[in-house]
Amino acid sequence: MNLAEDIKRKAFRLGFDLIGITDVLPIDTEQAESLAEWLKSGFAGRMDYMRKNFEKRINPAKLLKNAQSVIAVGLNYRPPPIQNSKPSTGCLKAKTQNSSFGRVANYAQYEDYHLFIKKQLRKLTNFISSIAGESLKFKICVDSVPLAERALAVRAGLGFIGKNRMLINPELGPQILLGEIITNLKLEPDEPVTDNCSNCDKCIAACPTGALRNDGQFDASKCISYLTIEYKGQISSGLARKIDNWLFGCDECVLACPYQEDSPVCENKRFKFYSDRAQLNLRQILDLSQEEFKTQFTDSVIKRLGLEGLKRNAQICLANITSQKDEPAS
Ligand code: B12
Ligand code: SF4
Ligand code: SF4
Repeated sequence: MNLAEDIKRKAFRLGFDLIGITDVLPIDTEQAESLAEWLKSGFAGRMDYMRKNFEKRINPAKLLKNAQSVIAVGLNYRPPPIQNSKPSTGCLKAKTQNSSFGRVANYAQYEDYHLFIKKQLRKLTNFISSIAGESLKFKICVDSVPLAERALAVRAGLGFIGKNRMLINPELGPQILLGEIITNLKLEPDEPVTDNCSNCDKCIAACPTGALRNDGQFDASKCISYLTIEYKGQISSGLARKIDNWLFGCDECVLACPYQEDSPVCENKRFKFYSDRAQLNLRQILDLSQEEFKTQFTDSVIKRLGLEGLKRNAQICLANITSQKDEPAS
């Protein structure tokens, strides 16, 4: 019996779409340098947490004593196509016929993926302990642990990094969420994927703010995802206009990618999907009380933004929709 194969079979049974194994060596010097440069350049904006724990971020061995392997998983989050052309309001029932709606990034239309992936990875560690030894140690990482998740996922064979900075799997496309288990169990590593973007640059052309720069750099401080989710305070009017009606996150560079065109939709029934979170009624967001916000978004990543941030975004979207309506038709 091959231990790595047993672990992979179990991961698929737990609902993951991709699984690969890599060692705990630091990420490539070139990538570590590009991360250091990125942090120095100011492109990280106010994400101060990115400047902390640099050594851990580039070296998974620093996150667990006697670490030997990283098990990397991917979860397909491509939502099913919208069933009707009219946006659904869900719990936020439409009050007027001319309601305006804000768009929510695809990954945020599901239950909070951090919690879901962690829960499934915990089941995987229980399984590994049961077949390989109860004294094994594990560190589960999803997003918030300082770890270069994309770089490790590449090394574990889950996909390649596109010009849109996403980990792209050639069959599943870029709409994949990542998670990792660092363990002191030694496992046979997988081979990296050697695909690439070739001559395509559709994502750069699609990026509304120029965050994906023509020189290949990524200026997160201009990224709509950063502005609508991470950035606290007032957004400059120039950038606010480019946000269009993105209420939470942004998918322009993901949806422009040819690798996502024929990718399969998520069929994981355990990963709860809410079709009514795709587009939210902006005026009703502005009327929400704290209580209603908590109830509505209790199991959503949107809850992490807070009501104040969501209302700021709703105001920006409404102003953009109104100014577009006012523009004379050309
Ligand atoms: C900070 C952060 C953000 C920031 C900054 C994004 C960024 N590109 O750095 C903001 C808030 C903008 C953001 C936005 C989004 N994020 Co985010 N984010 C993170 C976080 C916490 C850290 C990323 C990081 O280290 N950035 C620093 C840069 C320099 O590193 P990097 O882009 O990962 O690049 C590394 C390697 O890929 C390599 N590298 C860099 N460039 C290149 C280029 C080539 C050609 C190659 C080969 C290698 C390479 O070197 C780097 C050093 O490790 C990770 C979770 C984690 N702990 O890793 C999630 C994560 C990257 N985010 C994720 C998602 C889903 C998103 C959004 C799609 C959400 C949305 N729809 O709004 C957008 C996508 C925006 C985009 N185009 O990147 C997923 C991505 C999954 C995937 N398939 O790649 C992650 C992995 C979370 C998760 N656990 O699933 N995010
Ligand atoms: S998420 Fe939106 S703003 Fe950010 S890089 Fe992609 S297209 Fe540009
Ligand atoms: S849109 Fe084109 S350039 Fe951008 S990530 Fe996809 S394949 Fe690569």
